[in-house]
Amino acid sequence: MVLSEAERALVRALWNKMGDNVGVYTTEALERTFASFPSTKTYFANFNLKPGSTQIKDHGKKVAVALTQAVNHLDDLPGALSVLSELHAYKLRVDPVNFQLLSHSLLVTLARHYPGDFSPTMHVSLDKFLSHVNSALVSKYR
Ligand code: HNI
Repeated sequence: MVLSEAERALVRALWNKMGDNVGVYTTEALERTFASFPSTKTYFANFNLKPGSTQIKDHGKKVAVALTQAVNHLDDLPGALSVLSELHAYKLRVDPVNFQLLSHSLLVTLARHYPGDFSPTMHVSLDKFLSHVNSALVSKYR
């Protein structure tokens, strides 16, 4: 499920449009994940998980930086995300199913904030991008 050049261009265009706000949307996506899929909260036992919490915001910014790095390395996602994959696999021990829950929440978030950009082809492009990110993040699991 490789992204075509046109699909990459759509993902890059939306990222450019988000500019400095990527962290705002990843934070909303995290809040939606915790609200819609409460089992995901178990990984953040030491966090204040109330919507608007500074810890979620700070964490959202970190996820945003990682996703932006992924957008900038579409040809080598496993390489770009290898340290993070090690972290999630061995230290955090995040079950891979959770990555899909966050991806779903991010898609919903972006569709809500960019309804005019969210054509079916944009939907497919983001869906493919996020599933590549997820495969890269689970590539160190064995
Ligand atoms: Ni994730 C820490 C990126 C999905 C649970 N995660 C990080 C960090 C980044 C990151 C960056 C900070 C690393 C550091 O401090 O060195 N996480 C990502 C990305 C995705 C993702 C790009 C998917 C798109 N993480 C998930 C999911 C879960 C998850 C789905 C569990 C539901 N991540 C964590 C936990 C931490 C974490 C737990 C540690 C948080 C802390 O600060 O204690």
